[in-house]
Amino acid sequence: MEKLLLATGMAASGAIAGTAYSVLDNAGAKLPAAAQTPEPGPEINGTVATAHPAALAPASAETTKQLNLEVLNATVEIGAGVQYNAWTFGGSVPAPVIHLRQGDTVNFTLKNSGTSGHSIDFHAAQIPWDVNYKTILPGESFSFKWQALLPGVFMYHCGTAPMLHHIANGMYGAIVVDPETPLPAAREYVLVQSEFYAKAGAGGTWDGDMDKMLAVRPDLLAFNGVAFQYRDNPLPAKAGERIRLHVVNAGPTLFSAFHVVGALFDRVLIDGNPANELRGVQTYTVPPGGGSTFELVIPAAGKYPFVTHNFAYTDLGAVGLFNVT
Ligand SMILES: [Cu+2]
Repeated sequence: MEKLLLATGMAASGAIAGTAYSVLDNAGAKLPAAAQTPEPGPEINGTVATAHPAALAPASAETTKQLNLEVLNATVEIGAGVQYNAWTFGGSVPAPVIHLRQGDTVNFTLKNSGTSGHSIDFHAAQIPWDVNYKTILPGESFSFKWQALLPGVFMYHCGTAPMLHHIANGMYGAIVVDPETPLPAAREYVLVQSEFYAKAGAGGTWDGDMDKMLAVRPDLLAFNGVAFQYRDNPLPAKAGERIRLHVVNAGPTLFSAFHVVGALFDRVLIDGNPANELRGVQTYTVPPGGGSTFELVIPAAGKYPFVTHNFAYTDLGAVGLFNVT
């Protein structure tokens, strides 16, 4: 798989010709046969027209932040032409990025406008599960307060059983907590990796397939909720500038081997905490339920794929591009 991916990269620049299949140039192609699950799943049809924004928006200045999230059932695009009946926080998959500064207090309200019980679990918080992460029924609201004491990049998700189903159905997002001492200026992106497990639903849409979830037979993988969206709509960057990637792996089950083809991370902050600094890293694991911050400076213009380097899954959609100019 890697060979194909890299070979096509060379073909695109004219180094070799006549390549066969690759995830990077096959917009509209079918998923590779080896990765097909036994039960028919959705097939990518065409390219993703508009990508979800990946740039990290600035944190607001208030040290006490009001945060309201509403549980909504929503049909969302998870790949070109693939509509999935998701459970969401706020109507999107992933849920909105929560950007805080270290020490901020969050006054939070969850409103359940869905059709079953749901809850929320903030990995950046240190509060009792039985008090704050309880399931609320449709029509109910629940409020609590927490403080972001540690800097980093964190997952948040629904914690209602079976969590496998609630997370796979779209109930997750990223929290970025800026450290007290700000990091150097950089172009910052947030990437949330996740898997989708689908069975045919009503009217050509797709529902979550618990059997596939339990067997870990995903149909699609995505960064920020849509397979291949940043292959079809590359993320811009400039040669020589510092790029900072806040990567969360929502899973629900697969590990991410996060890697940028043609580049090295000059530092990785494990869990996004500046105290946990690794230098000169090629690939770094982001476990399900984890996050890390990756920094790199790309010296030369060109296209640079970012992937999960476990290649049985990469071609299901966990690949995007940086377009460095
Ligand atoms: Cu839920």
